[in-house]
Amino acid sequence: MATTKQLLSDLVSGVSSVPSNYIRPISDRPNIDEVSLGNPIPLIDLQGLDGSNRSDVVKEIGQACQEYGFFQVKNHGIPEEVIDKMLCLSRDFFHLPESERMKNYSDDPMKTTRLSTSFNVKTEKVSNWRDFLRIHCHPLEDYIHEWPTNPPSFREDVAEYSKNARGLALTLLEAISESLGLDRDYINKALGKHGQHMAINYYPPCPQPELTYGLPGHADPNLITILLQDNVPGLQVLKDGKWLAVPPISNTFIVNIGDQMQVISNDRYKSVLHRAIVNSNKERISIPTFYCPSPDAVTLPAPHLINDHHPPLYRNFAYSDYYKKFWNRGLATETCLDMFKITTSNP
Ligand SMILES: O=C(O)CCC(=O)C(=O)O
Repeated sequence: MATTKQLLSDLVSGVSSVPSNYIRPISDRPNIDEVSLGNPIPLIDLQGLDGSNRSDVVKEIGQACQEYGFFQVKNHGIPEEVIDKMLCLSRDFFHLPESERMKNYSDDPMKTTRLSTSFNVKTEKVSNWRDFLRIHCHPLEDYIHEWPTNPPSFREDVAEYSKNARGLALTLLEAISESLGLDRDYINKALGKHGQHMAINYYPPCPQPELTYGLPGHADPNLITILLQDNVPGLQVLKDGKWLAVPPISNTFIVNIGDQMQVISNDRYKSVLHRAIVNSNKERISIPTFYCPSPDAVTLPAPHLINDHHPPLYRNFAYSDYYKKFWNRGLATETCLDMFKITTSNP
């Protein structure tokens, strides 16, 4: 008798080809031959932020936000041990028995702690080759009691990692504020009580990676994302119409601009499409920290960046409205931002 598995990780052990609901139309497949290899995403050394080189590093960050919407950081201040524990624990979590993992399962995108699969199983037509655990991390005391308790060190290790990731996010937000010519604390103050979510993405090996995606091209709805990936490649970023592979470099993070930053910067900085591809022999783990405004905070283009030559491109909106639209729409390459643009038909 056929059994229904809700998680991909429990389905894959028995399959030698990709089930039909994961197969993308021919016009929308990874086309790995057309992807640019090498590593063109700027790698920025954050050590200089603390000294007399600060303005140079801020400039580098600003340029990367403008030209790529993506950069990598080294000397970021997060101890290697904290990173290693986070990666190990994530692998251990996805290797737990099905019955143990399923205690956290939900297909409701508004739940603040949940294990799920693909992107939004309620709205999407084609599934993605991914399971994920998604949690909220800030304020920690509001959410930690919901987090899994297995592996036993989950709460302690993830709390440690998420506090470190938050510290890095705040450092980067100050630098990005300055790079836009805004007060150093402008963005910090624009986020209400602040929010921080984390996903632990688990991409099992895939028998036919050319037919499907771990995650198809999408932009992030939040402010900035800080991505930790293990040593298995998979991330690709769109630049000038071409997909660029971003191979892992140990002890670095990948940072990208999300939609809220595009709005605050009034389109100076772009929230760009990126995607995750899968491979036939290795599982892959990636851990994005999504730093965001609190749900009630209102996002708007920074008044300092508005003038006669640069009219505001977006109307004001609450982050909670944006977030709901993002999850309900299915993961599409058309950005949600269009729904919040000031146009003659959308004043
Ligand atoms: O797995 C990756 O490298 C990308 C993950 C990602 O884009 C996401 O979770 O939104």
